[in-house]
Amino acid sequence: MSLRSLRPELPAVGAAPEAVRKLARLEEVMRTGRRPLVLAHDNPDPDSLAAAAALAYLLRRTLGQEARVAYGGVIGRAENQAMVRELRLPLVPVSRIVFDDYDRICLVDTQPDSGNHSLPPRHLPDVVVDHHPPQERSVRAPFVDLGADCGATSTMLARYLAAAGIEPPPQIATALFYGIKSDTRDLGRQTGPADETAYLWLFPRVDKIALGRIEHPLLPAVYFQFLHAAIERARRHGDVLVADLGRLYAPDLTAEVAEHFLFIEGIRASLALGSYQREVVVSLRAGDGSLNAGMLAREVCLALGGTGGGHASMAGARVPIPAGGAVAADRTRRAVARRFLAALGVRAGSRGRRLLDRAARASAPIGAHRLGPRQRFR
Ligand SMILES: [Mn+2]
Repeated sequence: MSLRSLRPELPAVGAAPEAVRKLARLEEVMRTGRRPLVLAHDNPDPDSLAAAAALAYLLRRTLGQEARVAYGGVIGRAENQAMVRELRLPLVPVSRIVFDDYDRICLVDTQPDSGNHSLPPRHLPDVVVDHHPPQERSVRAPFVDLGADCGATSTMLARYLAAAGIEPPPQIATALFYGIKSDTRDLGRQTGPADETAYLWLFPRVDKIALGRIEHPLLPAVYFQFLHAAIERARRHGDVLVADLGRLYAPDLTAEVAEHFLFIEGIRASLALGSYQREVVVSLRAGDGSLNAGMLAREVCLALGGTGGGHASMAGARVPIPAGGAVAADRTRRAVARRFLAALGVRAGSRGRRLLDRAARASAPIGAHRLGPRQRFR
């Protein structure tokens, strides 16, 4: 039997008539524009950055347009900073953007009502490309592609490029590949065949050295202090873990912490929150199908005057902090945590217990009780 028969041909990533039709429609909406802007969501993650850069690249190759790529908030995580640096992604902070200067606005990896981007409400985008569940006002944009079958917006951009017959350069291919990889946690979460196809299409085009530098960046010492504090502060309430991180040095750190603590055995939901400037930033991760993190985050934060949403297994939210300095910030964080705990079914007044058990830590080598006699440390 030949190897070929064991490994079926990959379906061509962009060959679906659907993708070709969408691309034609996108070009139709954009064609008469002179100054396009592509906007990622605030505190952008790799998927958002990659999809924004790839859309600008697509517009240049298909329509000869020079689109600006902008983002709100900050790029805080070391991996995301490395991605921008290694791939030289041409991004500008939204503070340098005058929205009225642009005659076409494209939102990627977010939607008008998602509450996590910096497009002023009086502007309605011309293009919305996103893989999150549809929100009300999105349908009013002239071009809307909500890729329900995609675990990453990067997958959708890979499809457009392939449909346009465009060979992505290593910069764009690597960005999209990492976007898919990180949003789907290595194709292991909230993912499907569309992501796999795009991933395999991109793989030979990826700059592996650059990817290695992005995935394993040098980390600032403050990161380890932060991680230490996160572990010290984490509390378990049954199968729900909550880490109130206090003041954050970068707003995208809650996602990383919530993600980490979901790996703890017996944890069904992991919540991390902290304050950054005038907002409480929240990330929620769900480990099984028993709860919908996106819906829960949305409901809880709307009730608190904030915004939230996301997928069933991963969600984010933001709640404004009223005037009153650090005291108000602490109070708001506690209120947010309380509301989430209630929504997650934890009884009111539960104090929880520390993740770190001091007594156990003092008496035995770390993890020794988990090893069999032959594996025991010498
Ligand atoms: Mn995404």
